[in-house]
Amino acid sequence: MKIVQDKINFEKSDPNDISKPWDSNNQAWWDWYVGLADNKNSKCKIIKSKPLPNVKIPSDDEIVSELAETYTLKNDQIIFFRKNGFIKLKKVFTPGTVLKLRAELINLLKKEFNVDPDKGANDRFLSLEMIWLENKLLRSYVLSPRLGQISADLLGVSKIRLYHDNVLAKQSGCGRTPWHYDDHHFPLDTNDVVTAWIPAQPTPLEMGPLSFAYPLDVHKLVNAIKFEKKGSSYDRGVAEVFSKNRVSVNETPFELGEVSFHHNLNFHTASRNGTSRSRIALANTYYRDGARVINSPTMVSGDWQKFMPNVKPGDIAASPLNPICWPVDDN
Ligand SMILES: O=C(O)CCC(=O)C(=O)O
Repeated sequence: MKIVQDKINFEKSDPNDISKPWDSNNQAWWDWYVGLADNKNSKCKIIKSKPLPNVKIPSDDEIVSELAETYTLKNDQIIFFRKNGFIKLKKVFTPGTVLKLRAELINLLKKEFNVDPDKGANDRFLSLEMIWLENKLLRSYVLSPRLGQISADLLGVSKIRLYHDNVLAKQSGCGRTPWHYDDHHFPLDTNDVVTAWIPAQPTPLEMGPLSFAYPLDVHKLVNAIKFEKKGSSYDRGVAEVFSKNRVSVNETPFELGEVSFHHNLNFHTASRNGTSRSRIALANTYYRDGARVINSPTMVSGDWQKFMPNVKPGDIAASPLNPICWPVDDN
């Protein structure tokens, strides 16, 4: 009902005016946002997914220890990230730890939406946030010292905080994620922001893995394209400029345990999920300690106050829901 109301308001208002805060929840935000994708050329047959690999699922304690271990980055990986604004790292998690995450996320999605995200072609983009508050195991995936340390090392900062976690379930048949960069979304006054995108199953090309334009500064090519709050002109405009300028795009499958990290100025997208299984990912966003909320968050920032209760525009972004994730024991 709320979504219908938002659509009606859009009809009457200036399509370029995004200055008003988002006044609904995050699921309504995603329903609106994926509706801005240009899906004209993205229809295809749904292919049946292979069964998930049969691997040993570790105990909860084993998972918590695994997620607390550090991960050594090579210097050339850090240089790659800073130049290109993204990196994909293999074996960040063991296969069993990822499949346990998938089972936990499916339980949460079933509880929230009353549907099995893997049953039928419902072609919706389901989202959940703040799952780290649910229980100790999920907390270990979101506040993971391993992810925190990788994020801090990639950004080159000493301390990082959690902005939010985000479960992103692109159901079978759901269309593209529009081209965007996260600086447009996160109301933070810093570019020291990184998102760890953790696919919760092997993610072949047909499933719509997250894809990255590079190098980092290609965002300058599309600065002048006006974001419109309805229609697909922004998504189409970015795709056209990238194609005209032969911008490189990394669109490659993710193996089980592989995690990507993208900077808030990196332009990214994801194709339609053309498989019979939901493409589930956990996306955790971290930022430099000391950053402030910008003075004027917009509707594109979504329900940001849920992630930072009682923090006002202009304040230091450090509510109790934004714990320090690296270094450990620094809260
Ligand atoms: O999962 C997707 O399709 C989009 C995710 C995304 O844009 C992000 O995590 O920044």
